[in-house]
Amino acid sequence: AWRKYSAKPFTQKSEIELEFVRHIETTLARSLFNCDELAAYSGIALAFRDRLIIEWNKTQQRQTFADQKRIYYLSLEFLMGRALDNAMLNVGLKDVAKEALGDLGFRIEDVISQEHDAALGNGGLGRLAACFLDSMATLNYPAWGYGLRYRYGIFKQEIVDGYQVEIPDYWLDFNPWEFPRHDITVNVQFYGTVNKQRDTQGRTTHIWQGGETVQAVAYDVPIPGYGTPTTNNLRLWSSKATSGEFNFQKFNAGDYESAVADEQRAETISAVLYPNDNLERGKELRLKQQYFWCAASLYDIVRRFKKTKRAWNEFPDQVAIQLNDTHPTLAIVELQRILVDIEVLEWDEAWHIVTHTFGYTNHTVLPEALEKWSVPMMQNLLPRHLQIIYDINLFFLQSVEKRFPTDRDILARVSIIEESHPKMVRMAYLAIIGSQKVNGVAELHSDLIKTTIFKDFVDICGPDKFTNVTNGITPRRWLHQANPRLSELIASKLGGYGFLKDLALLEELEDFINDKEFRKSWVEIKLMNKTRLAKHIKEATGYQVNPNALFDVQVKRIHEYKRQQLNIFGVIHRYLAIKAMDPKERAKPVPRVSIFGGKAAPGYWMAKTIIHLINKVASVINNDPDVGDLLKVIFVADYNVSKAEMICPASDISEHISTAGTEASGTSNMKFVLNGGLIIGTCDGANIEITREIGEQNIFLFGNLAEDVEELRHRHYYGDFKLDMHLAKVFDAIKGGMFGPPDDFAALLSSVESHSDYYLVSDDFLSYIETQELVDEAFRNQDEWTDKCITSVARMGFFSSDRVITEYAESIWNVEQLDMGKEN
Ligand code: 26Q
Repeated sequence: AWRKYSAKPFTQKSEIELEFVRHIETTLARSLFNCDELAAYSGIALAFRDRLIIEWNKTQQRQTFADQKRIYYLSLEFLMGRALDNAMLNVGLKDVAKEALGDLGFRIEDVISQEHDAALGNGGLGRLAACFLDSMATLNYPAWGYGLRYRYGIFKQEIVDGYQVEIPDYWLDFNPWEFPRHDITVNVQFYGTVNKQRDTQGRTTHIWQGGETVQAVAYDVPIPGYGTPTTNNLRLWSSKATSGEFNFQKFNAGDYESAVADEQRAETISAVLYPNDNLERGKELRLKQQYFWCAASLYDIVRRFKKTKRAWNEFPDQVAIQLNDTHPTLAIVELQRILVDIEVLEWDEAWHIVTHTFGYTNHTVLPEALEKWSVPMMQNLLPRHLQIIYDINLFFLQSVEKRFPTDRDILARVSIIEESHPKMVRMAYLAIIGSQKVNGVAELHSDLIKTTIFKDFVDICGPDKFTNVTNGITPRRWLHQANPRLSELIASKLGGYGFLKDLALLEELEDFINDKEFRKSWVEIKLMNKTRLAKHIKEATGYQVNPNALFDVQVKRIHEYKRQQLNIFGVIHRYLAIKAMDPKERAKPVPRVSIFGGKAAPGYWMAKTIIHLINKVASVINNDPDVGDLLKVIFVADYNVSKAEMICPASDISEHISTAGTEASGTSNMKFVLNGGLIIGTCDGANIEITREIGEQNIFLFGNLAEDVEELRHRHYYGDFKLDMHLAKVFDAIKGGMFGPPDDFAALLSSVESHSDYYLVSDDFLSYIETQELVDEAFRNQDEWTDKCITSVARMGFFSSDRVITEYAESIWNVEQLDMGKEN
């Protein structure tokens, strides 16, 4: 009888309008007469939210009923960006919404841009998690994301006098996309002591007592798939003081201040996202965040499993947990603790379950990014977990010793505990030992982890434990949403939008490479996208850039290994060359706009210096009348997901120029090529596979290879280093004060000149500037350039995150898509 009352999703313009008005007038209690764009955003978002909720509930019912194995994706970062545009496109109603909003006097773009980005992540790793959620829903996998509901996401970046300034990102003011579940809570324990006890069967059990308890409250975010009713769940945990006797006692005892302080301390756990990208700093609060989130998530997963009344040995047939880097490694220890201490399974049986449940994805080989936690800190915060880690280590080392009795150092090398002062827990080793599979994120990277940082573990665990799953991106957000005109053009040629669900279909585009109309539209769309970016640049910086110039873009977190310094030194080199030209010659070079964007971790001084240099160079070059349109330098402040959606479609060339062997994969490289831009890059990360797919005639590769890096560094270290002569001229210009007080940049120059040039900026400089000249040459021939762009897009099918998720599902998780019957 209930069924006839259950809500039905709207499909018509008139229904959208009705819902829009209803939400503005009742949910938001606002008058239609003072409905501004922000209110319009709220109204339309709430209307679409209702629609998602209906499918979301049905999806959860369907998945419970199907009772299949589920995927749990544990990530401390989910860089979701905006939700409204995505929701409208996924249900196929953006056009209808556009008309409805039009009737009501709004432009849909203006309404969409009112939404605050959900920026719960730093960069690539967090955005990858978001793309994976999109693909898992689109492919109808029963999957949950688990993360933290930070009150402050990644900081907002402003540029003041050329310096980065960080502004807190308080994003929860009005967030219609999250649902508090005040009934879904987990108490999480910290500190305290462990006592041994004998149970009735005479076995020793461990009781973790005392310390403090913090409550985790679930906030759920619906994740709609594209063109499917499947709407999965992202569960984010928020921390709160437990409302137990503890506080009441304090209140009653008149200790009001300390009760409030306790409350604040509890809420601090989920207060802020750590803004480091590829750097580990061992702060206790970060460890607290990790355990808080792992404990709450594991409790939730186990609770769901127990509802099925299955035997424990079936746990790995019902549950696959993927660890996004080592940040959730404590989940391994927590599951072992639940099974042994609470469910009283035997150690070996429990460990068998654990090691068949987890998979670990590694995203870096940089030594400074490998997580380690001090033993004393862990002893204090998580005393029982440390015991379990020691036991895991003991059994592991015993097995290693048995198999490698003659290797005298191997135990020290592979021990989870590093024998330093203080001792450290090596989280990656724990993750490897506790997982069924370990994967890297691009072929080169997966090979590198096997031959360098995890070499011993390949010998010990066998090569089958280590595998590669090359990253990908969701074509829904990164083509259809970011570049609707290009998506539409492609659809018009391929007979519909099927490529958005099967990106390999793009290959049919090559058949149209000589289609004049098609090429004309292609070029027009690129120019439109560049014009849109130029407009933003004008508004944000005041600089006018010529949309017909070559747009050269490098947007990503600022890091020495990503080598924005190489790029800006190259820009200075170009500037010096222009200045040295006879004025009559100045008509010749290809006009270029060098566009940078990205945040520096607030404590990373060298990265901040690079930002400062870029801005100083920009103000000198952009104001130099000798240069005019030939060269402009732009720093786009506050690079984030929604800026990326505008920038990626607007590049002619983008830069992915990390020192070979340092960038695990990179994913923006894929976004730019998919949007019809070419790339200049090193043989690193996924650049290598992109080259293999699109053909080496369609990419500009330069620089030393990963295999040569070690020897070059070694040579520098022993004094065999000579600054490249072109780079020397660039340095002279900086030292001469061309871009302001040279002292400002002394540390940056000396990291190259006198501190062994760890990232090989000088070694790669000549190759870089020569390759940039080849880019100029190629761009002069617009027809050939367009050939390259179209061919590249046509060959990008491999880099869909749908392919990636299918590989994980088949080779790591062993999960099946839900059968959607006729519905899909
Ligand atoms: C660790 C400990 C304490 C505080 C912060 C961190 C931390 C936070 C974020 C460490 C690393 C990260 C992020 C890493 C990251 O984004 N890696 C990127 O992952 C992408 C997706 O696989 C790859 O494409 C990039 O190559 C890789 O750099």
